[in-house]
Amino acid sequence: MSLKAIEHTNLRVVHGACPHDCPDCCALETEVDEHGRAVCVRGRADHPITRGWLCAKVNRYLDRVYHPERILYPMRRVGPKGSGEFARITWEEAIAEITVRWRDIISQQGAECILPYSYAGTLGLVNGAVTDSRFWNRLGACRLERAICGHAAEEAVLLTVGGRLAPSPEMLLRSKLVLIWGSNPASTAPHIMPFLRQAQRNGTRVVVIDPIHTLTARSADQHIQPYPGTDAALALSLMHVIVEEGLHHPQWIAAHTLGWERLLERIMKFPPERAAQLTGLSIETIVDLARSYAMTTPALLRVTDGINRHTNGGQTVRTLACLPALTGQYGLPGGGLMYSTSDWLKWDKAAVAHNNDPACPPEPRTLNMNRLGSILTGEANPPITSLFVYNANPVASSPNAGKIVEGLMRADLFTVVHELFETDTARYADILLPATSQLEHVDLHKPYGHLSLQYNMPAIAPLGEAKSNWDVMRALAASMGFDDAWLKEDANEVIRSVLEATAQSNPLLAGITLERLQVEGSIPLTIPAEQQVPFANGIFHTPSGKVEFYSQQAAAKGYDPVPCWEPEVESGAEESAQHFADSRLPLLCPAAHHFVSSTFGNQERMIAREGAPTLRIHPRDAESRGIHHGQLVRVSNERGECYLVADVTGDVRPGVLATTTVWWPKFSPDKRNVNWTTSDRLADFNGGSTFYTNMVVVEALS
Ligand SMILES: Nc1nc2c(c(=O)[nH]1)N[C@H]1C(S)=C(S)[C@@H](COP(=O)(O)OP(=O)(O)OC[C@H]3O[C@@H](n4cnc5c(=O)[nH]c(N)nc54)[C@H](O)[C@@H]3O)O[C@H]1N2
Ligand SMILES: Nc1nc2c(c(=O)[nH]1)N[C@H]1C(S)=C(S)[C@@H](COP(=O)(O)OP(=O)(O)OC[C@H]3O[C@@H](n4cnc5c(=O)[nH]c(N)nc54)[C@H](O)[C@@H]3O)O[C@H]1N2
Ligand code: SF4
Ligand SMILES: [Mo]
Repeated sequence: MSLKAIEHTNLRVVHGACPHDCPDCCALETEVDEHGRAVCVRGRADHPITRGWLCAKVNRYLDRVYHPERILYPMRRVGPKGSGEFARITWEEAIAEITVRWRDIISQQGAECILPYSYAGTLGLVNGAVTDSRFWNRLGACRLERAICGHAAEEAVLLTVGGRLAPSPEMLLRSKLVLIWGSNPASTAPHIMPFLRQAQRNGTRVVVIDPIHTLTARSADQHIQPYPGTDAALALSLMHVIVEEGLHHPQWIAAHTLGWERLLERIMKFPPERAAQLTGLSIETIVDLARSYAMTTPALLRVTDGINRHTNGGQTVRTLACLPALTGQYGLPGGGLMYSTSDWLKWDKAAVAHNNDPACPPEPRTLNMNRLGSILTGEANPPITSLFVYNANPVASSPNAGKIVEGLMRADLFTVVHELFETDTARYADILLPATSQLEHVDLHKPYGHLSLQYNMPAIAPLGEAKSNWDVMRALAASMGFDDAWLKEDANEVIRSVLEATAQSNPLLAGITLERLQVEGSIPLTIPAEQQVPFANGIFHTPSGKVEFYSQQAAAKGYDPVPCWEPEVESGAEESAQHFADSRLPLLCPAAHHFVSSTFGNQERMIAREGAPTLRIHPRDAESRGIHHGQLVRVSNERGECYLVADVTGDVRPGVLATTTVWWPKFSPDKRNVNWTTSDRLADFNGGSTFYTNMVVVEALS
């Protein structure tokens, strides 16, 4: 036997799931040696979407798991806040100190003064959704509006078609035209790219609509670069051309939509001449796009959350979601809207959260996570006096970060951070707790980009004294004296209880049990053939059962009930693209290829591949500011500033700037990142974030 074969006989293979905020939700396979050490993480070859490969980030997962800077023990702050000076303590001491401080806060100010702050460190059912709710509901802690990512888009899609019911990525192969609108899957959902390539080889046209010449745009058949925040005007104008040229589908519209007359009035306000002014595109480009979209069936529109991070992001996505209805694309295999698959299966809320359990205090206030800096510096009344951060790195990833740091410096704020690494946020902790990585805990993952469940079996023992999120919740619950059985369940019991409760109302879980998941690792949802194409039966999940061009629900929320274009709040309202030539320019800061938000931003290999926090600027704008390629520049506005490295490039059009995120402030040139400039203003819909509505001044640093 060869040496290689002998080595292999000693390796154990463990099924897992990628925990990161990525629609692909890859099925992992980890090889573990006889000493209990993971030696290889790879994508499962037999998974329909993962298909045997992982992205550039998770391919190097062991660099993360065994990184020398993992936090391994609980620690207490011993230096000034933010100094990063900590001393090791035991778990018993840590839990006892938190309990004492919280009991004090609860008796004097109320539990609503304790704010748990979390987002997408892991998307696991146990260490995400259940951790986010059960213990905090029982405690009566302040609720968190988790609105940092796709909140506006989600509401837009729900108001229009009633559910986030994207088709599975395989359906791309059935499309003749794919419009990728404000989405960069080559970086953010890489496993759809092979499907897209295969479709292209079969003759499908791919058109990317993005102000930046992204990695996705490079392999598209056409790239259209509108000014940011003008997409709703573009979409209404496409509809204008479609209607004027009689390319719409009146019978389908009559049968399956509500409010066509109202939408038509709106459409008529957006002739291509006007849209050309607003978007900076030629009339010809708009007319051609309208014709090819309307005359190609099936046509699929891919929209993700990037485009919703504007002050007008909700109405933008709502307008886009109406477009497929004009030509009857909804319900066709390979047609319609590909946003998210999240609503095919929704976990039973009571089983996840136990929010209505009699032991829970009445529902307290809810604060919007996008406002964290303001919340900590005076907006919250009564003030927040304790913050518990897990699954999140707000100093790096949340908007208006300068204000967040100001809040975290408050002497009267008791901050606990549960993390794998000493992030910029962790440095402000009073108590710092070590978290397990995905190879060290149990979880179950439901994707938002495809349709199979992934179970995550721990491959290795926790490093040091690391504990999973849920185990910390259980320890805190016990220490607070909560005796409820649902706060004692272990991770597998949690999964079983949620699966069983959900299966009672959702037939897609038929036959899917914890035991099967543990053995098979990945199981597709049980979707009958006739239900594979969303809305194939012509029924939408809105109150009217139709695509709602006019939405009474939107009106009730105070939104324009008919899709519309509004100028972005910071760009000035005039009807021309002229303001893009002003001294202040819009700065987009979308996802980096080698990070997931700030996750991976401390891994040497990923930093090296990503290069530097650059500012992409068009040669014309660079020249007028005396900026040279490779030079350090300052971007600033009334919120703050940061330094970036100029990348003078035609990848952005004149008048538009771009950087990629999220770089760790501590590894950035001036220890700040772009989020010192981004706004904590809320979007038009649902309290969403507005990272990409961000006007800045750029200056060369001499
Ligand atoms: N590698 C990697 N993958 C990730 C992430 C990551 O950070 N890195 N993040 C994960 C998360 S949290 C999310 S939410 C998803 C996001 O997935 P995506 O939505 O694909 O990602 P973004 O990069 O935020 O935005 C996509 C594109 O929208 C464009 N865009 C921004 N504003 C406008 C506009 O006004 N009009 C138009 N037409 N386009 C616009 C940006 O230029 C960008 O190229 O990705 C997930 N996957
Ligand atoms: N400028 C700019 N900022 C952005 C965006 C942008 O496009 N531009 N995108 C925004 C978007 S879409 C999103 S979704 C947010 C994401 O914002 P966050 O959810 O804050 O994401 P990260 O910055 O990746 O921080 C996640 C942290 O969780 C930790 N973690 C991972 N697993 C675990 C675990 O099991 N337990 C615990 N306790 N911790 C864990 C990781 O180490 C990491 O530090 O960022 C937003 N920020
Ligand atoms: S980050 Fe996305 S593409 Fe990469 S392994 Fe995880 S799920 Fe797959
Ligand atoms: Mo996100």
